[in-house]
Amino acid sequence: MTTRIGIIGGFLGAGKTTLATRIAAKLKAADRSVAIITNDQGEVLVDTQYAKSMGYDVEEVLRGCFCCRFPDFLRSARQLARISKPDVILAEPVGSCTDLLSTVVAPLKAIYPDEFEVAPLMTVVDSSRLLSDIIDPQTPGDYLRRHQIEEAEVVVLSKTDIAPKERMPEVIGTIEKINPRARIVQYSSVNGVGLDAIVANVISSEVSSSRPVQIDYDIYARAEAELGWYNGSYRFELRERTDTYRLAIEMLKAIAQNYEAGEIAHVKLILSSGSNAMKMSLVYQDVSVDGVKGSRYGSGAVAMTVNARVVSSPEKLREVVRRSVDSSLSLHGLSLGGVEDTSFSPSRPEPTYRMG
Ligand SMILES: Nc1nc2c(ncn2[C@@H]2O[C@H](COP(=O)(O)OP(=O)(O)OP(=O)(O)O)[C@@H](O)[C@H]2O)c(=O)[nH]1
Ligand SMILES: [Mg+2]
Repeated sequence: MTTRIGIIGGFLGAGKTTLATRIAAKLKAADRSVAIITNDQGEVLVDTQYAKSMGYDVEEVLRGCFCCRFPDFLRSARQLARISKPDVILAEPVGSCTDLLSTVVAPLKAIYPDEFEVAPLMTVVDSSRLLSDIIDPQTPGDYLRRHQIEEAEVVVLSKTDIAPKERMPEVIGTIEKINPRARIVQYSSVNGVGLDAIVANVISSEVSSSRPVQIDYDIYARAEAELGWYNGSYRFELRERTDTYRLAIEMLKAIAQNYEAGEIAHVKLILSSGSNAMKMSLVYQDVSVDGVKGSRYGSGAVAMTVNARVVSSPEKLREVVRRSVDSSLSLHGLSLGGVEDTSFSPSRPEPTYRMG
């Protein structure tokens, strides 16, 4: 029996994980089972903790994207297929990854057709930042985001709830110009618009059929190298009824103060105390609260994971995140118990397979 895989690509912070959990919830409600594969250049992932906290079976591919870690991706997919026996596996590649048709879809189709079938490739595009992002195709970051759109079979235009309505025709026109073949679905995780059409793509019997789109790996590598990557695990002790909601927002705002809006691809954190938990994100300069379990007040020991992807040197990013956490804790009369973290810039992508 083959297992269906739905790949949800798209740039950092575009809304891939949120979409994966929305699709999964919709399918679960219809008595279908779903598993998720998350992916990162580092280790200790907010996305994995978030998806697991919602009750989904999750496997991780760590220390590189699906394309460079194809054997790990295959192992994770096989593991989920064998143990969870899902109707569909939702796979979220790293947001700075592209050329998925050639490096992930093509090898799955060519070498493992008896085990897996791949749904048309989805690229999530943040409609609220699209217009400013792809103005200059000469800059490496814009080149990367443009290629993600070029290779999409379905473009999911996310965050339509916050994009100015009068600019949507321009946004759609831009996508159509870059990729006239893609189906475009306007979507919002907030009001649910477009979700049914996306779910239909995931569970239909249609399979990915587009040919890979040419790409210059030198520019792609430069786009990745511009990013600072930071993953950290923090421990601290709360006082009785600490306002962890305010604390987490203050941390993200403190980080934001150190960068231009356009430099902040995505900073996310998940914080759990004995009595509550919350997940928040910073995209551009906008903080959003993605989930709160229990009350905003917590007490006792806290474990907090921070993942940050910012156009920055990794050294500066690490220093900024540590200082922002520290100063926000001080404001609440708290002190850091311990931190383990890594920061780096992604190295040049070296895919296991590149098939034409
Ligand atoms: N308003 C609005 N916010 C959204 C929508 N989709 C996602 N978000 C928010 O955007 C932020 C980033 O969402 P994620 O789903 O974590 O994005 P991602 O693409 O998985 O990010 P990375 O894994 O870092 O690449 C979160 O705060 C989400 O709540 C949407 O349709 N509307
Ligand atoms: Mg994600």
